[in-house]
Amino acid sequence: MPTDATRGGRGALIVVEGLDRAGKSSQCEFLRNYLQQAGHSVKYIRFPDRTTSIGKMIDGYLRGQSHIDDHSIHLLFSANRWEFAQSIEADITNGITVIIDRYSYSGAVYSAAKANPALSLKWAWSPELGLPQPDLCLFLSISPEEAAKRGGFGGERYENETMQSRVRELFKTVFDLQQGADVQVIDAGRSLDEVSNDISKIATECLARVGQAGPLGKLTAFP
Ligand code: Z5A
Ligand code: MG
Repeated sequence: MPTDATRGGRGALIVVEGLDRAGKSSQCEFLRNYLQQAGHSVKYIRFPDRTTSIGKMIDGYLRGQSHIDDHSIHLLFSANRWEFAQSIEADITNGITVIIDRYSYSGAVYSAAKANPALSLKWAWSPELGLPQPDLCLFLSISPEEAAKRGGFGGERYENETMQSRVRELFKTVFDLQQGADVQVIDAGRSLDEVSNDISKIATECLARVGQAGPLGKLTAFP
């Protein structure tokens, strides 16, 4: 299949963010299939990637099988992204569009939501500096009531009301502070098809824009 590079352009970096059960993974899979059918080369990755050595430590922590200090686990989540940074950049240069399920935004807000006075949002953002800058961030917005209809909280760490409501507020803050990515808020409380329709339109516009754009950027510090 011809890549976007053989047509003269780079791939796009598209991130999907949101709270628990907002439908991120469902929509990432939909978008991968949709863009592939439209003739693009696409990869879908998700963070945390629990397959690497670092990812296995994160997995044990999320399942409550190990205790890790707040700063240390935060840096492991970030290190997990850095493990993939070079390959993401290479794919984008080679005309492959990369869709990422949770990224640095989740990284900063979930750690800051612990309300550890020694772990501010600004501190939490700092290890992300220099990672590939998304061209587009699709934020799937869902109310706690709609999310609850999709099943109760699972057994993993962070899956409780207090964390989720702090996370919701912190996502707003981080998107206000973070400049560069085109952040699009999508009402994810609707049907799968309604959400997918919006996502496919926005992503298609992004790919058209990126074809004319310069190289991929890097995440920068808060102002
Ligand atoms: N975390 C962190 O602390 N630091 C970091 O740097 C990163 C993450 C990257 C695990 O994340 C935890 O790691 C997470 C943040 C933290 N903690 N929390 N909370 P994860 O990505 O592995 O897991 P998750 O995203 O929280 O959960 P999820 O279950 O994968 O949610 P989702 O992907 O958004 O939803 P889904 O799997 O697509 O859909 C959930 C269900 O709803 C499923 O039954 C669907 O069929 C259904 N669904 C989806 N869309 C709809 C619509 N539109 N209508 C009706 N039903 C729907
Ligand atoms: Mg998911």
